Amino acid sequence: MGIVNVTPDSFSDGGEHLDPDVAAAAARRMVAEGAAIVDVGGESTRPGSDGVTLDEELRRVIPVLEQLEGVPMSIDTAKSEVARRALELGAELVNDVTALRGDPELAGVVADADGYLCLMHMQGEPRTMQIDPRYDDVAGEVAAFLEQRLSVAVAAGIPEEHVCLDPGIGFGKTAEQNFELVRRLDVLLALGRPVLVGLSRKSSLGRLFDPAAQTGTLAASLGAAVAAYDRGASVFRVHDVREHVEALAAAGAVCE
Ligand code: HH2
Repeated sequence: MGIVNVTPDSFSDGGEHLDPDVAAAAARRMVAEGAAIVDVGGESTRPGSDGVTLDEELRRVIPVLEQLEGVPMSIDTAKSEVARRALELGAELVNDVTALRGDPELAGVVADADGYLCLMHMQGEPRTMQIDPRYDDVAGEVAAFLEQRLSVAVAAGIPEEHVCLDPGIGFGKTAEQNFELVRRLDVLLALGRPVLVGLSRKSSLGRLFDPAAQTGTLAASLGAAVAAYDRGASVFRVHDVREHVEALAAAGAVCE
């Protein structure tokens, strides 16, 4: 899954894709490089961020989606109206970092369109989530949360087979908690759904080398993706598609 953030403030690629033509070209390039789907988002959820209005989010993403007819697309949003318009324009999957807690209408919109859904775990909210996150058992608590959100999705009419689950790397977690989640991915896989991971350029990877790092390097992202693959992750949300396709293909060739 290639990332196309149409935002001025995303943590690693903010401002790169604000022009719809540039964003659409980046999405097409990612698919040419081997992405199975591109995830278009108009709201940064980086630590400390505040969110954007519906009008602003629509203004950012709709002109991009309109140019991507025929390209496999996902929409990174928690807003039902953004999801509805994206699904009408051909998006197949809604990537909701609030796991259906942000907008009560979202589940119905996905169900009505027969869409796919990614449910992600987050402790707290982006503005404050990195202030002292705490768990007794991070893998067990994240799995229990995702199991409960999966049942909410199914009760709203979204088939279980249309849902993938995401531990939410960096969303209310310390670096060690993020790594433990990847190490213990079997606890999430036991829920029976594909697991998506978003490790790409996340600051936990950068902080292995520099305590003040805000982003992780490409090499660290590839290492972490391969480790997650080895633990059973099957969808990788990444900025650098070609490099991840090559790294994961090599890991697959060696492991299988
Ligand atoms: N991470 C980010 C945004 N959306 N969605 C899922 N399912 N999983 C993730 O790990 C995830 C996500 C944050 O990364 P990015 O999009 O690069 O930055 P920003 O939120 O600042 O736009």
